[in-house]
Order: sequence, then structure tokens, then C-alpha cells
Amino acid sequence: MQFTKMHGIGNDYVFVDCFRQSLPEAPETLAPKISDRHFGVGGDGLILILPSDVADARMRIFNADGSEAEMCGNGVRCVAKYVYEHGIARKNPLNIETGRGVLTLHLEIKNDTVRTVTVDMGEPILEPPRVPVQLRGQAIVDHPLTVDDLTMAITCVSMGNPHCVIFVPRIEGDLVARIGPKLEKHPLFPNRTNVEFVEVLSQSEARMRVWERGSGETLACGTGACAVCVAGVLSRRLDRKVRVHLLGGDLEIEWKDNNHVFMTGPAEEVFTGVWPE
Ligand code: ZDP
Repeated sequence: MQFTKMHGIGNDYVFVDCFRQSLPEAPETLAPKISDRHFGVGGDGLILILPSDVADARMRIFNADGSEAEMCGNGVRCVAKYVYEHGIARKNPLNIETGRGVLTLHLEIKNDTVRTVTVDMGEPILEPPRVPVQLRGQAIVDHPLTVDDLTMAITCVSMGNPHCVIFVPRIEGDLVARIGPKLEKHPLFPNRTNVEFVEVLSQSEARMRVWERGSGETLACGTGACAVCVAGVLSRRLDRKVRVHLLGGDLEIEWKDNNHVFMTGPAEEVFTGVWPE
């Protein structure tokens, strides 16, 4: 099976072009094997690029533990780059079908190479039953929650996939590794959750680290950065247009007046290879 290794600011995935081939086994079992950084190719998960009846292509994303996610921000930018550069659809903008519907992606192309992509990520989802989070209210903003004797204020946002955002004075020590997995699997989140730890640098700038559902700490999370922007506006910490600094690089996020969240960032192809059948 041919694969392509790509990443969005260090959030790296193994991509399989399912227009041209089929998988040797179910993606839920292939993803952990191919994502293993010692015994496999290595990555935060597996992303399938498939034909679609309603868009130029369809994306399915499987985390490193084999769980399928509804949406993927860094990954969908890479899908758009692949679809354009490998001739599946030489269009700009592109439409990509995802677990949360069809998204529109605008490409920045130089010398026939896709450099950066702006994704209309759609509207944030705040109603607790739709995140889902088992708390009452119109939206969960700065809700106190104690884990491991640490009381935090959580803000819950779905971008198609669930996010638990926590603003802290400083992201230090083992906070991410200690608290991330406990919140990922906390009973409040029936589908588990991604967990973002955020330092506000100014009204228009934040630094974040992320513990991802099904993958652990990653260098970046696109849907997570969108959730951080929304949570920052709801809690009056951030403007609607922010630069988010992640371990792997920066993303520009804007929550526009039409209630859609836009994410702009790079997408890179690293290498191709053959996975033995
Ligand atoms: O929701 C989840 O289970 C995430 N781990 C999916 C991957 C999210 C991603 N890192 C992103 O950029 O949104 C790809």
C-alpha cells in the first residue's frame, strides 16, 4: 500500500490515497500499527483520502489509538494540498467532505505548490449535549472542575470534535501529561475529549499545548486552536482574531461575524513510501 507522510505544523499523519487503492485491513486496526513511531511509519494517526458524492474528496481521520474522529484541522489542510498537487481536483477553492459536513478550503499556491490553506471550519457548537459534555447550561464557560486536587475552569467547545479548554497563568511542568489524560477520559465527556491548556499573551495572541483524544500530546491541533479562539472570546480573554502559538508552529484563527471560524496555516508533504501488505 502506497502512503504519503504529511503534517500541519508538526501534527503529522500517514495519508492513504483511496482514490487509487484500497486498505489491506480495517483503518481502526491499521492506524495504531502504522502510527507507531518505532514499529511503524510514525504519526499522530491515519488519514484516508476518499472519493465523495458531495465534494471534491472525503477525509476520514483515525487517531493513533484507532478511534475515528469527526474532524481534523491540520489534517484537512494536508488533504487539500494532496488533492490539488496530485491532480485529484485542480481547483481553488476545494470542497472536502468531513465528519462534520462539507468544508470549503482556499489554497495559497506558489509555483504550483500549495503553501498555506484557509479553512472555513464552520460554526462552533456550544450546547452541552452536542459537545458532548454532561453539564447543564446554554454553554460551558469557565466551569470549575477539580482533577487531582487541582481546581480548573473549563470551557467546552465542539468543532465537530469535542474540546475542553483551560486557561492557565503558565503551562509548566507536567501539567499536560498529568492532567490531560485524566480529562480526556473524564466521565463528564461520554465521547472523551481533546484538552487544550492555554496561556493568554495578549488579546490577540495565545500559547497552547494540547493533549489529543486518542493520540496524547501532539505538536499542534487545528480544531483545538479554533476551540481556544472561541473559548477566549466567550470568556472575554481574547479577540475574535488571534494568532495561536503551538509547539509545532503558529495558526491564524478568526471567529467571524457570520459565526464561522476560519483557520489559516501551512501543510507539508514529507515523504512517500510503501507499507507491506
Ligand atoms: O478529535 C480528536 O479525536 C482529535 N484527536 C482528532 C485530530 C484533531 C487534529 N489534531 C486537528 O488538527 O484538529 C487533527
